[in-house]
Amino acid sequence: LRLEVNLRRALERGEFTIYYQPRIGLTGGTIAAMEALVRWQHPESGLVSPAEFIPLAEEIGLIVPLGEWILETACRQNKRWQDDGMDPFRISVNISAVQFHRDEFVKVVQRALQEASLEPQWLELELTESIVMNNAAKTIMKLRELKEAGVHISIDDFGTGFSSLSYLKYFPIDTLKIDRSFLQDVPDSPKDIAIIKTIIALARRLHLNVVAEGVESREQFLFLAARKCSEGQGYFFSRPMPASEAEQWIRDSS
Ligand code: G
Ligand code: G
Ligand code: MN
Ligand code: NA
Repeated sequence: LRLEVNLRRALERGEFTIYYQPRIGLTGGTIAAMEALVRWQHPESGLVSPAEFIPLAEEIGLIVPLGEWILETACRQNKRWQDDGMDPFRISVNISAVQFHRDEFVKVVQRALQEASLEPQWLELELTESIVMNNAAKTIMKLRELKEAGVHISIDDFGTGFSSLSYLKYFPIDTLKIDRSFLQDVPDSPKDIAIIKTIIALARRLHLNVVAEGVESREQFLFLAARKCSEGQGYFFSRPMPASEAEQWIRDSS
């Protein structure tokens, strides 16, 4: 209960902050995107992981204003980086199911873009398989509206949801983000290697961009580059960082 009370106040008290983690093009080494990852800077407990507070925020409905704040802040940050003269990259934002399924979701996304003066092509929404599988008729309409608005759509944690592959055929998706559990035991696990190769081939055949998550070692990076995986993300490149550190990281790596 205490956590709930504190969480409700955290937004008005300005205790949330966004960390950014780069996503790297594996052939050119360029920054393909930055993923926005929210953190709660609790006055006593320090930095709290979203794995702990997002489920509670969903339960108490706080995810709606919090999700809007995250979208707006991430869009504004990306616009600021562009205005500072950096080579443009996309900002990708995780969307919770509760947020996505609200009637006004598309409007909320458009408003965040307008308020930041960010062109829609520089925003990517990370949706899980369970989101796109749920209530399919309404979902496909919403995805089409977002696509028409010019926003990119990726499937986060790909391969771990209870999903059929048919949504890849019907839904306007741009990118698959291979869940990091498949990369964890590479190059030691032949089964995981087979799964990753197959997802990369599937993405190529469907003309989708493909990102490997959880790249932690040089070996994993080389494995992915040799298999022509388009992009990678993980501690091998960088941990998620506060905006100021991310900015320095971008400058140092370009
Ligand atoms: O960054 P970290 O490993 O702590 O994130 C833990 C989990 O919280 C991940 O599943 C991630 O997708 C989720 N998460 C991080 N930031 C956000 C956010 O801004 N919105 C939502 N809905 N989930 C987030
Ligand atoms: O569910 P989602 O894919 O959005 O979650 C991203 C989470 O993965 C973030 O919490 C981020 O901190 C974490 N993460 C990013 N890179 C790595 C990595 O290389 N290894 C591990 N174990 N976690 C990572
Ligand atoms: Mn994600
Ligand atoms: Na993921």
